[in-house]
Amino acid sequence: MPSTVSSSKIFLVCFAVSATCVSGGRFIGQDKNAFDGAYIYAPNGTCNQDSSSSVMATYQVKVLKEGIYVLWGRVQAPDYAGDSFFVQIDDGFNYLWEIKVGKSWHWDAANDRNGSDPVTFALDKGKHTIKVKVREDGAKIDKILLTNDLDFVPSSMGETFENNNYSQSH
Ligand SMILES: [Ca+2]
Ligand SMILES: [Ca+2]
Repeated sequence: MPSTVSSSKIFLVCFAVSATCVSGGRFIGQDKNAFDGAYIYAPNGTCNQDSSSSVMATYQVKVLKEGIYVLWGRVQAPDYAGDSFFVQIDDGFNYLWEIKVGKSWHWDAANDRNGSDPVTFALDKGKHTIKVKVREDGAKIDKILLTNDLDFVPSSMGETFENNNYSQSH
């Protein structure tokens, strides 16, 4: 980590490396500008839902320090009909995360469309499960970043802050 980052700050970067098609619509897309050349999405026409039932990507993270965290996603939203997910940590609330519209990869903090932006998550030390779920098809997610530095704004691939203390499944 850069010397300017306090050791009390934690950054966990996760990315999905593969996915299989399921009935709810979960696909791997190929893009040389995505991390490892791949991202997860539900293609237009495959799935739109108002319930938070269809999981696209599941991330298992190991939080090293209890605290308040913000979750960022490296995302693309092609249009207003493809600019949202649901996001849930453990058995918590399913937030309707409306992401910024944009056809290039950009970072957006998980929010509650009708409430907080960003939302914060109080996490204990230990393992947690993050689920990104389909809401509007077309929205794409490349990787996520979980941090207790509430002022931090990731850029580029976010790889500066990658930390090996995580694992994931999807
Ligand atoms: Ca929308
Ligand atoms: Ca759509």
